[in-house]
Parts: sequence; C-alpha cells; structure tokens
Amino acid sequence: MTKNGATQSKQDKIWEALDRFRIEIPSWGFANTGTRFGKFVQHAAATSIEEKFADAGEVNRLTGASPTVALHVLWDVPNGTADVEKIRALEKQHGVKSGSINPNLFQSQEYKFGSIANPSAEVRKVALGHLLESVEIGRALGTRDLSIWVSDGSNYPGTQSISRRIGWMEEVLGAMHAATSEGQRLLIEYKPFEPAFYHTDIADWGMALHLAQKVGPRAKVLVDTGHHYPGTNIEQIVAWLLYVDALGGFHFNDRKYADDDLTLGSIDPYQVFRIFHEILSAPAAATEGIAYMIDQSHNLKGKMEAMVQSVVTAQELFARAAMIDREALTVLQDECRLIEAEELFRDSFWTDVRPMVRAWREARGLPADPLQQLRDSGYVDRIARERAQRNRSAVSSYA
Ligand code: AOS
Ligand code: ZN
Ligand code: ZN
Ligand code: ZN
Repeated sequence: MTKNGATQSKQDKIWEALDRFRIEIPSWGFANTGTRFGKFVQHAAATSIEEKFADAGEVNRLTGASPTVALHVLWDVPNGTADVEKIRALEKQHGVKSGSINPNLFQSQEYKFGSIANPSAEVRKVALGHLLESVEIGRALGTRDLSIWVSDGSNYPGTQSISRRIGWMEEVLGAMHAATSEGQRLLIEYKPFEPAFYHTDIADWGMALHLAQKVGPRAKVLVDTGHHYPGTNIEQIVAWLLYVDALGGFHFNDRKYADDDLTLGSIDPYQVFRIFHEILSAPAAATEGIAYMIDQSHNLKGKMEAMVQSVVTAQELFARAAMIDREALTVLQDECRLIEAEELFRDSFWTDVRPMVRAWREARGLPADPLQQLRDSGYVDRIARERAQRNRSAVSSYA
C-alpha cells in the first residue's frame, strides 16, 4: 500500500471509531466536591439537577460524544421516585438523556456497619428497599444500567464475619436482580479500600464477578480504573472479563496514589490505551454493551473544563487504539517477534491523532477545539455569575 493509502486507512479507522464512541458523564462531576479536609466552592458548580443537565448538555454540544448523564439517586432523585416529567423536559431542553442510575448505599447513618452486608436484617432490608426504588427509577426513565457501588467493610480484623457477609450480599443483590426487567442491567463495582480500611466486602474483580454470576444473567462487573492497587494490570482484568462475558462497563478516571478521581489519562494515558486495545481486540459481540462512563471528582479544576478535557482525551485514546493494525500484530505475536510487536503497538500510542480528530469534528459539524470553544463561548463565566448570584440570594433568604 502506498504511504497515502496507509494514511487514508488510518483516518478511516479513526473516524469510524469516533463515530461510535460514546462516554457517559456523571452528574456529580459538576457539583462542588472536595476531600475530607475541606471543600473549595466554585461559583460555577451545579447545585441542582437542572444545572447538572445544563452542564452535561453543554459538554455534549462541544464534544458530540457524551449524550447521557449518570444520575445519583440520593443527590439527583431525592424521595426515591423520579419526577419523570421534569427529567424528560430537562433531557429535551439540554439534548442529553439520563444514563446509569447510581443508588446510594453509603451516606445514611443506618449504614455505619454496612448496607447490603450489614449483620442486621433490618438494615439490609432498608438497603434492598433503596435498590428496588432505584430499579423502579431506571424503569420509569427507560435507562439500562444500575451501577452498584457498595462501601461496606470493616476497619479492624476480627470485628466482622467476612464470609457471612458474602451470603447477605448474595441475598440482597439476588432480590434486586429479580426485580429488574429485560432491558435493565446491574453493574457491580469493586474497590479495594476506602471508606473501610481493613476489609471491603466487594474488594476486587473476583468478588464482583462471583456476585454477578451468582445473582443472574443481567448482572455484570463494573471496572473503575481508580479502584486498583498500584501496579495492577487492569487491561488483563478487562481481557478476562471480556473472555467470560462479564464486562459491564467502566468508571474512568486517573490516579496517582489511590482513588484520586483525577481526570482520565492525566497520569497514565498509556493504560487507557491498553484497556481500549483489549476491548477492540475482542469479538464485537462481547463488547457491544460496554458502558463507558466517567467517574471523576474535580476539586480544584473547573468542572466544565475538566469534563471536556476528559471526554476529548477518551476520544483521542480510543482513536489511537483503533489505529492499531491488529492483524499484523497477531502475526507478530504468533511468531514471537517481540520488538516488532511492541513497536507496532507503541507506534499507534505515540501517533498524534489530534489533527485527525479535529478533522473528524469539523466534518461532523462540531467545534474543532472543544476546550477553546468552551472558553470562547463564555459559558463558564455566565454560569458562575448566575449561580453565585442565586446562591447569594438563597443565603440571604435564610437570614
Ligand atoms: C466510589 O469510590 C465509586 O467510585 C462510585 O462509583 C462513585 O464515585 C459513586 O457511586 C458516586 O456516587
Ligand atoms: Zn466509580
Ligand atoms: Zn474512582
Ligand atoms: Zn471511586
């Protein structure tokens, strides 16, 4: 093939990949968050579901790749039932749809010693009630995924029965699964520690996979990239989950130390590239339903800017992974031509795809540079002004 021909086919691969790549953004990524040491309030942060939909809609308008927004039951849908009419109106107004439904099993005082793994049958019942409400919310809104993150665990050896808690979780999640309908899925997330520091009830992908397989066919595993010990080979976990048809989706974020929730690819973009490569190497049928979601918390960075950066970075890394000549790579792997295989792999990673992504954006009628467009539009200044004003009047009306 001529040099031009080769470039052409790379461009085709990239455009085709970008046309189908979508990543969900979390409503909580637009809200004020911080660490246990303090919260630095940003005037532009969203404080209501209306503002979160507005911000998510703006990110989607800029990137064309984030048409759904993850909702958090307690924070976005208080009282346990969705105001479907109101949410439908917001979806229409801002051009983004509701995405995964995220129950909250970690904030209520009742959950001090656990939610679905709590030794008290009473508390487990409360947790199940909340999960069933979440299933209902998902059904009412017509969304597919329910993302379950369980913060349960213990802080000191000997203080809880690790094994009995497994059975309790199986029971509750089994009952939740039984309540789901055909088009719904249960995504089970794992995390090694925090807030529990000795044992966490769903600590790794083995435990999440067991629960998913135990509770039923509509349950899958959710991989949050920040929820691994340093050095964990996450792409290998992804390859295994794909192999056993149990990969439900991702919470993307980056980390340097623990569950830092930094913007995707900010510390180790090569890892995201390697994850995408495993997905793109798997049979299409196994990867169709994968939910790509962002789970980040922007403490110091502007929320809108951070979200646009993340979506754009995801697109660029997906494009780079899509470029790999997988047929050629397979030959090199089979013949154990190690250096050539590695160089072929690295060549895609080191290719600056930004001009090609830019051309794709222009061809699709999207802003060529979403971050610049965000700046030029004055959106952040405007919401900062409006929301600061509104917060001031809210405060003074309390006085
Ligand atoms: C917590 O560490 C998990 O990443 C959760 O997925 C997520 O941050 C939470 O569900 C948001 O409510
Ligand atoms: Zn997560
Ligand atoms: Zn995380
Ligand atoms: Zn997390």
